[in-house]
Amino acid sequence: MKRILTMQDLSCAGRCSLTEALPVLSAMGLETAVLPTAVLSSHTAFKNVYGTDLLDTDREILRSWKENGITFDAIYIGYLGSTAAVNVAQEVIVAFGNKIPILIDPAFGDHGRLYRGIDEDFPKTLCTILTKATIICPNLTEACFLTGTPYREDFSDPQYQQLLKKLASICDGTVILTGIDTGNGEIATLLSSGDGGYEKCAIAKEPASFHGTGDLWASAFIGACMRGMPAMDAMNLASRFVKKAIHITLLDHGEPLFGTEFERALPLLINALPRDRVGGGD
Ligand code: PXL
Repeated sequence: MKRILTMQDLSCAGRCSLTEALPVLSAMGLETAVLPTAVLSSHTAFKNVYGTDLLDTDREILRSWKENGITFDAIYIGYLGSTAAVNVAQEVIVAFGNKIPILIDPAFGDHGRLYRGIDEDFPKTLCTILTKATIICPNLTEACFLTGTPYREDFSDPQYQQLLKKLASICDGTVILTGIDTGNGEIATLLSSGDGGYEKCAIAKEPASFHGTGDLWASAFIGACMRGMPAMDAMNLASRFVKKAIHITLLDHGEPLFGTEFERALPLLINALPRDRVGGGD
């Protein structure tokens, strides 16, 4: 079984980060090691968030993993939230990232704004590790902040190409731009070919947005890649999974702040995975 290391916060309430990555990757048949950057009462869209960072402990965990000869087949870095956490992520990459896929989901903003508590310089700081990623998957807001492009909800096709080119100059690896509203009832993700060109994966848009869907998408995407799916198929599956999670949540009148009821959409994910040699479950 492949072993993935994921580094992000543990928000105790309000689905996001580790409370999504862990169940999703487990359901996809992947062993998941976690490096929690902080324990927070909830994600930061709630008021009055309390918590403590775990970065000193994280450094000891890294040392212990090295001493025990523990290795990983992929690294998935999500919300970091501070320069100090970016520095630890850098150490993770140096210590464990040799010749394995490294997905970094920038995870610092949405709807044209930085998440609460993220400072203006954070996108620039994050660029120092995005250079080391083999895949990055910013949403449109994050892509605009990373490239110094004024945010708009929709760009013309040449402007998307320009944005992808700028992202490719930040990361040598694969660039995927998520959360593109195509304007005709679809939501798309774009897989950059590096020179401004892209392949598009578009699906019908659900009529509401929920917290934590970016984390859910990134988790399902890296999970599908690690289970052997090509990038476009993995993008398609991750998008269908998130759509289904939103759809179910709307039927159940779920609250946007608590994220989607993705737990009920896990069967879609599991059933879409390629059968492997070992199998299991049936
Ligand atoms: O879903 C992104 C995310 C992850 N972690 C924390 C957050 C957010 C978004 O607000 O606050 C702590």
